[in-house]
Amino acid sequence: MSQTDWEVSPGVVKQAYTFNGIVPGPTIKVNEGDQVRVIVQNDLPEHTAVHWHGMQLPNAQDGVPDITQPHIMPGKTYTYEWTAKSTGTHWYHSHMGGGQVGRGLYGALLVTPTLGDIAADKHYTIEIGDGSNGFTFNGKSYPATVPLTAAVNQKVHVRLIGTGPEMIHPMHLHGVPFQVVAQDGNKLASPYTVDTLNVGVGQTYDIVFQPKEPGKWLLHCHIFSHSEGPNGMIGLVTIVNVTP
Ligand SMILES: [Cu+2]
Repeated sequence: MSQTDWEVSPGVVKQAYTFNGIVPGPTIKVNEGDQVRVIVQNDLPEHTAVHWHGMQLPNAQDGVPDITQPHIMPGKTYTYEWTAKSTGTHWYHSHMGGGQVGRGLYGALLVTPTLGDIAADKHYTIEIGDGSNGFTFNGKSYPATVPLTAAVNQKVHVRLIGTGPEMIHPMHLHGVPFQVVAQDGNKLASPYTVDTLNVGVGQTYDIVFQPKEPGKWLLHCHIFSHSEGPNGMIGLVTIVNVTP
């Protein structure tokens, strides 16, 4: 973990806190039952700890400073080790104040179930942020957000992760409704179909959809001040580029 200059959109540079120099931190993707070991080196100017959100693990690995472990002081390292039991879409984050999370100390934690992942042609992850880096998808604000791409009728799977640290974002897709198939890593017995889904801080949702028409379709937060400015779209917006 270190302090890093991070460009969220062209010309807009934030003093971020990062895992491995990037926002979000690297996606950790493992299989159910894998042994996971993460060595955290704290090169920040302040103390911290890392929580494995949604993981069923031994208390000593839970990453809550003062409660389950000592603070990781600046210049020190700490090793976490646990077995991946909880499957699906989860995330990890600093557990030392929302300020650290808002500056970029979070990342996706994806555990593929032994019985197989959600079937789709395309898989994407969108980590929604609203801290001091601004309104970001995967650490970038529109127009710097990375578009999703798919062909008509392809099945697109998007993992939505609300990293906060402060707000609920109603995520809205243009063109077709989407199906909510899992929440917080747990597959839903009865998936449901909506146009807009509130994603709260700490929540994850897996959604799937099949574009029906080619073109540039928006996927965005529907709170207008998070996604539209006087000169057009900003912040929590990405494009789904659908080819014929
Ligand atoms: Cu929003």
